[in-house]
Amino acid sequence: MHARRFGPRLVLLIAAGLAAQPASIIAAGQPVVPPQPFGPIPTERQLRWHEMEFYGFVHFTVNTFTDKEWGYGDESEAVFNPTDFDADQIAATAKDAGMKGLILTAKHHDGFCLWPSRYTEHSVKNSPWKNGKGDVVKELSSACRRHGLRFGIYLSPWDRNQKDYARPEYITYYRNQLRELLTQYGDIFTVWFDGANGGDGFYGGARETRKIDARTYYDWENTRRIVRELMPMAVMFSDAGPDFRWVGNEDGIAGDPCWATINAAGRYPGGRSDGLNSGERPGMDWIPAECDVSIRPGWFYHAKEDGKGKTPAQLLDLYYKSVGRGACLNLNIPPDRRGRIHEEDVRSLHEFHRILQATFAHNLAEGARLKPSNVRGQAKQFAADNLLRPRQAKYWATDDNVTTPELVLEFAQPITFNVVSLREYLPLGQRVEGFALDQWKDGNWVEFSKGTSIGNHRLIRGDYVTTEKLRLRLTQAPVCPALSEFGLFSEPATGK
Ligand code: FUL
Repeated sequence: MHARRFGPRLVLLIAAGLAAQPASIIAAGQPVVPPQPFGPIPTERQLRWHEMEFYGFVHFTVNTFTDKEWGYGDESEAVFNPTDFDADQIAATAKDAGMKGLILTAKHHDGFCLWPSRYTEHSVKNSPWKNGKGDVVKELSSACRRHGLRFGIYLSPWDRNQKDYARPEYITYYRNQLRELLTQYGDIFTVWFDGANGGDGFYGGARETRKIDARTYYDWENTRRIVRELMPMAVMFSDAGPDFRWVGNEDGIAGDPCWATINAAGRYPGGRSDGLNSGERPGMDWIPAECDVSIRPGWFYHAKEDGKGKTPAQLLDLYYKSVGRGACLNLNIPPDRRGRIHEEDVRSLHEFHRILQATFAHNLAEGARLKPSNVRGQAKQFAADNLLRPRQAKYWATDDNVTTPELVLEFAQPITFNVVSLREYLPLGQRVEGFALDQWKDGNWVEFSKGTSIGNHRLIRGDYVTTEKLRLRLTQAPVCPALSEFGLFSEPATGK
């Protein structure tokens, strides 16, 4: 996560030094060296997370039954009683929507635990559901595995039920629960640390307001250590990382640009939120953004919000403004009082995914002749056709001194598309700072789109373009680019 010992400036100097050497040094039949990484680069666990791109939140607890968004912490365990809890229906819905994982609110701010924690009586074990023998965390984590989804947990740091909240004892309680969740439910891909903190609550009957210093109270460093120790590949979320960051709003919309980097120094969960939406460049730390948003107006299910969920077209728009700007999309799908995803949401998710699949089924760029202005050392290893075989750890790269190359695509017949897909090869860092796209029209190049950041994924969705020749120009980069994907897609007309 942290910038390597050699910061971006030094990498720049090295690149400039290489560029100053005569071309013959590189051309002497020796193997062509890959580009040096630029700036901070992702860890292995972050790369795995980037690949997921789209997963879901499951907000479910006493609030589902009391019709609240934030429980006070005095809810009776008796209210938690789903009539037809179906973890397989929830996981199948997520899978059908194209999600790669689900994150469950194992404990929200009200403190009610969806698993029978040893450390509190305020849990499913004292609810009427399955006569106190139920365990939502267990059922949903197993269902996720059955459906090929990864499973993650949300464990609210703020706990309005706990008598010790705001005292040091609570930190031990919190960590004990974290250990339970990280040791009893198989692989956990993420731990989501919410930044909402402190305020009024039940607190074991005290019914008062308790304030904490979000910067120091939780001693995050040692809590994070527990996650690293028990689940080394899990990525941790908070406003400030360490592995991925909040995007700064709950609308699901990333900034444009949305850099994967930020300067983490001085940031902490619940701290300042400036810069989170767009990231920071130059940035010393690789902490990419996650867009969290609910399919419904609230995070929890409320019958009065039936009919107010997002339509397939709205979900598509969110997808392009999150995943399409290099972030991950975490879309909340809240189970209803039965313990199932409501039919309306199921329908909307299904249609959304059907359109996405139809859109990305066929990359029209595959039929093109690719003419790059430069290929690194003229080596096959860095050839432009690597762009058509995404996700194979291959990329198109140029010589170190060529930072603004072009790529022309020529087609035998005119093609029609409205979505362009670009990816950078992330192990080498985020390198591109500007790009433009031109179509060939009446004997001239005409620009139809331009942008800044690419990163993990850049999806440009616009009007339909029909052309027999297309040009990608990389217009700004401090070092030679390393791109791993170029795609042209046509969205079915119903999707717009
Ligand atoms: C916020 C919480 O206060 C909301 O209830 C919800 O869980 C959202 C994802 O995070 O900080």
